[in-house]
Amino acid sequence: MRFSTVALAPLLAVSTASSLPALTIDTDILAAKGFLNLATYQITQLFAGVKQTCTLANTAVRREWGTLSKAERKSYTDAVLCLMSKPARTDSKVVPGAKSRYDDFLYTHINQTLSIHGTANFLSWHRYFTWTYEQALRNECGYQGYQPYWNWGKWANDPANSPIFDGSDYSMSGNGVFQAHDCTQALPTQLNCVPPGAGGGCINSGPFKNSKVNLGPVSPTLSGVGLVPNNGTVYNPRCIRRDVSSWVSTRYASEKNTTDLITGYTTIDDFQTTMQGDFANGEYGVHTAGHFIAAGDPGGDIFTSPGDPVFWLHHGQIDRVWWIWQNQDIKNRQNAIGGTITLNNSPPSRDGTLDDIISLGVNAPDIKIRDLMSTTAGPFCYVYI
Ligand SMILES: *[C@@H]1O[C@H](CO)[C@@H](O)[C@H](O)[C@H]1NC(C)=O
Ligand SMILES: *[C@@H]1O[C@H](CO)[C@@H](O)[C@H](O)[C@H]1NC(C)=O
Ligand SMILES: *[C@@H]1O[C@H](CO)[C@@H](O)[C@H](O)[C@H]1NC(C)=O
Ligand SMILES: [Cu+2]
Repeated sequence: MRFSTVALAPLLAVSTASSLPALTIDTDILAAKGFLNLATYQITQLFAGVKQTCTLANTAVRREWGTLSKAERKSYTDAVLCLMSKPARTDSKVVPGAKSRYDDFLYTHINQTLSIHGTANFLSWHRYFTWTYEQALRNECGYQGYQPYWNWGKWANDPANSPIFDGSDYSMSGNGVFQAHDCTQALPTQLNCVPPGAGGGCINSGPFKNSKVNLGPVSPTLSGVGLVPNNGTVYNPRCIRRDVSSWVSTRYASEKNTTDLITGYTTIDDFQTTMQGDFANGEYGVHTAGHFIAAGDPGGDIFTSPGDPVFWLHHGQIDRVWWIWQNQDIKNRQNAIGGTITLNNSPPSRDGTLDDIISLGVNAPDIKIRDLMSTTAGPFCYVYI
């Protein structure tokens, strides 16, 4: 197929006539380049006699939320609601608030927060976590598709009206209703303020309008959300609250932020630190930014954030950006690991290694980080477009 300016004209017209969606050609080209590198790499492995069960011919493909049909989106949110309705595997004597299979995942994240963020295992832990959740949707709730992702840059101009947050039956539910609130203190340095937006209260539209978050809060950032005597284990059912923020998305999660991240950093330490945020300098990084585009409770709470189901679309994109970055230079980046085993090395700890074990508790078998570095090896067989 040949592309001419004439063929592209409607596309360009759409992008100027409306603020939605923004073009994401630059990251898409990097993704395509990574995909070709991966294909070349697999052929080289084949000739070297390395056994490969996952090939680009049989791999699953994860796609952007906005490119899914309405029926595909509905089948995804139906499966999420199903997981929320299945009984928990977590021991209710240890975690009385874990009522559902969904809560098994939420509690696992709460329990390990201080050793899976700002650490060597941040990317691999969340890759395995997201994949295990995708498998639960497929194997326990009959979902036929794969984990969708949320390409932040595509919807950065107006996230509240994006297919993710527009509140339709085919969205991930909408903004919270307006509830007056103060700044959201997104960064631990308290040097910043996400200005209050049009939401702040409970979501009241879309598939999750009646869903409850059962655990937490543990470290709330939405003003007025009080701490209950609670270490994340007690039953504290409440609505999902959001304050969708274009202030955050336009500043810190643009298409340019994402391409700069992928092309500007060659070491894993620089890449993952920039992705997570340089808090002392008021830089969110796309990871923190994505969490604070929806913000609220539980979304703005580093422990409890998976309680908002949009978490998994956000971490799909985090994983995709890592995948794109790895595939720009597979030889040097596939197994690159850096950082320690405590959040921003506090308290000081040893370096993480590829032989460290990742545990997702009741959700999945333990596994070494080494087996989580490629999305087309180990337990995995998926790519992104
Ligand atoms: C919480 O984490 C600790 C340490 O990582 C682990 O030993 C414990 O089994 C976890 N608790 C649950 C209920 O998963
Ligand atoms: C949380 O608090 C409960 C009740 O105080 C306690 O039994 C439990 O061990 C605590 N769990 C953790 C992970 O600290
Ligand atoms: C994201 O882009 C904005 C606007 O160009 C810039 O101010 C900010 O420093 C960028 N952040 C990162 C982490 O690149
Ligand atoms: Cu996390």
